Amino acid sequence: MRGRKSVLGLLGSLSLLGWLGLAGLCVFVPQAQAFIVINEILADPPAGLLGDANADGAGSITQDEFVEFFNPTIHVIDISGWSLSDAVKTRHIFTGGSIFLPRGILVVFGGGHPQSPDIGWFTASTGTLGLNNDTDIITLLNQDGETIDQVTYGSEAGQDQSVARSPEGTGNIFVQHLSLVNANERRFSPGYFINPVIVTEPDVNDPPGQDAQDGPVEDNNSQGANPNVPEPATICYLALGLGSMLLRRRK
Ligand SMILES: [Ca+2]
Ligand SMILES: [Ca+2]
Ligand SMILES: [Ca+2]
Repeated sequence: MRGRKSVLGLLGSLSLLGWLGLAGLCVFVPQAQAFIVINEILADPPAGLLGDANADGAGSITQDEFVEFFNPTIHVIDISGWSLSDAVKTRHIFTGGSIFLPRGILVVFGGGHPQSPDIGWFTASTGTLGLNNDTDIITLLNQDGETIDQVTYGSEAGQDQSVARSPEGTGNIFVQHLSLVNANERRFSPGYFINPVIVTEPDVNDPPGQDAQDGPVEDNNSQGANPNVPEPATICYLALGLGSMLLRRRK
C-alpha cells in the first residue's frame, strides 16, 4: 500500500554512509556510493499512543515501525522494483510507478492505516517490517538486487525512539533521535527533517551517483522551511508534471 503522495521523488546522486559504533549511539553504514539513503529507522516504537508514528490513532509496536529514506540528489529516481529488507528477508517491494522526487523523503511503515497526508509513505508490502529492537541490518536494494544503502544498528535502536542519520540526510553516523539538535523530545520524525539539511548541489547533467560537488545548498525539505519554495528540485517536479508530493509532515 502506498500513500497518495508517496510515489515520487526525484533525482539522485550521492551519498554517504559510513559506519561507526560509537558508545552505543551510532549505527554504522558501509556504503559510499548510495544515492538514496536510509535516513531514519524506528525499530522500537514507544508503548501506546506515544509510539503512534503512522498517526492512525493506534499505538502498535509493529505497525508503527518505519524506515525513512531520503533522495539527496536533484534527480528523479524510479524505484519501481526496489526492495527493503532486514537481516531476515525482504520486507517491502516498491510497486511499479514508484518515483522518488529530488530531495524527497519517503517512509515505509510496518502497517496500519497511516494518516499522514503531507508525507510520502508506504506500508510494508509483506505486512510487516519485523525490525528487531536490539540489532538488525536494513538494506535498500535496487531492481537488480544491488545494494543502494545499508545500515546496521544495535541496542541503541531499542530505546523507545528512532535512530537517525546525523546530520539528518547527510551524516555518516546514526544517533538516537532524542539527541538530534532541536529534537525537543520528539522520538521520531517520519517524513520530515527536524533540522535544515545541507546537501551538495549536483551538476544537473551528471547521472545519479556521479554528481559534481558544487557547494552546499540548504534543502527546503526540512521542517520549518516552505516546501513549495522553488529550487532545482521543485522546478524539476513541475517540468515533469508530477505535481506536489513529499511535503514534510509538520508537527
Ligand atoms: Ca521492533
Ligand atoms: Ca499507529
Ligand atoms: Ca525524519
